Amino acid sequence: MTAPADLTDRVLGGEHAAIARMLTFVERRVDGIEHALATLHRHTGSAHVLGLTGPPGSGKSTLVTALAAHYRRQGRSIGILAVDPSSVFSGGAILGDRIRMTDLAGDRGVFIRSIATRGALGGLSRATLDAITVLDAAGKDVILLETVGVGQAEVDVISAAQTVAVVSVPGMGDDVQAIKAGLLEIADVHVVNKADREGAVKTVAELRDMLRLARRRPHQWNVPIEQTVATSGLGVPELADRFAEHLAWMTQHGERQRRDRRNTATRIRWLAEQLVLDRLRPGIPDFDDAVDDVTARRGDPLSAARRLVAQL
Ligand SMILES: Nc1nc2c(ncn2[C@@H]2O[C@H](COP(=O)(O)OP(=O)(O)OP(=O)(O)O)[C@@H](O)[C@H]2O)c(=O)[nH]1
Ligand SMILES: [Mg+2]
Repeated sequence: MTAPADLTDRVLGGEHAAIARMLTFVERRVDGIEHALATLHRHTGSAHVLGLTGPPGSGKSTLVTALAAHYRRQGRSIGILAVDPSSVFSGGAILGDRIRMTDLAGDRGVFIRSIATRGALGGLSRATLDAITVLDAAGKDVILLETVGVGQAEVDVISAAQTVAVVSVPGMGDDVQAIKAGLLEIADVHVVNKADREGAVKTVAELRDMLRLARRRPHQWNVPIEQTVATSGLGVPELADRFAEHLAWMTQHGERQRRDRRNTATRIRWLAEQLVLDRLRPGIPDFDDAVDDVTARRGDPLSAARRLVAQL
């Protein structure tokens, strides 16, 4: 069987079959994947990673498709990742169908994949970050990341993006409050999609009020609000312009590097946590001994934890 390391050159060459294989290895965490990812990591840092999030049905997949078409017209290569923590197949499969119905079907410049891992959300975040590594190393100019929903889980995943777009729609009512609670802080660009519907102007005004109330530091990026009709592509080139402006602004103000550092720090901490927890669990003799001692009141929990960590 092919090992991950045998595929790295082909991934670096941008070969779609190799990328697909590598992403399966990422999801399954096969032996040797760490080594391959370490090699690929050295070739990353040039893609613009765009995250789109927002309530279910707000038009994220349609927007991703329209954006991909726009970027393809500019000759840029695209990687698309659909992340759905709640169900294994829904979001990505639908996004895939949507793409297949357009000119993008069969386009060698577009790679699309839905990320699914069974089990803990931590696994999903990890797989998503690793998938971005793979697509970035494969030379994709733009990586579009769609996440479903507005919960903390999505906030965690989307923080891997360099530019985060929060998609809302007219007449959301309570959902505007949800955005206010969870997503206001992470939005670099607000999109009011379905602007062909009644109430778009009101939604824009509500978002503008929210942004005005948010604490602004000096020299901060001025979060734009862009109206789109994803189904017709109206406003999509302008939205892509905002994304480009955000990237340019971040580069100019050192924010790109700051974010990269922040995300790297988070990623290392997650992984370290995982490594530690993997080695401290029932069935591992030192751990079981410590549990016996503390349960019998011969020791206390904190001292035991400190000793175990020090021994790693
Ligand atoms: N009128 C109108 N309908 C739109 C627009 N954009 C998307 N839609 C429709 O809205 C519905 C949901 O679109 P999706 O792109 O699947 O939305 P989504 O946010 O990806 O949905 P989930 O992934 O399920 O959260 C589809 O029927 C689209 O055709 C728009 O700008 N105007
Ligand atoms: Mg979708």
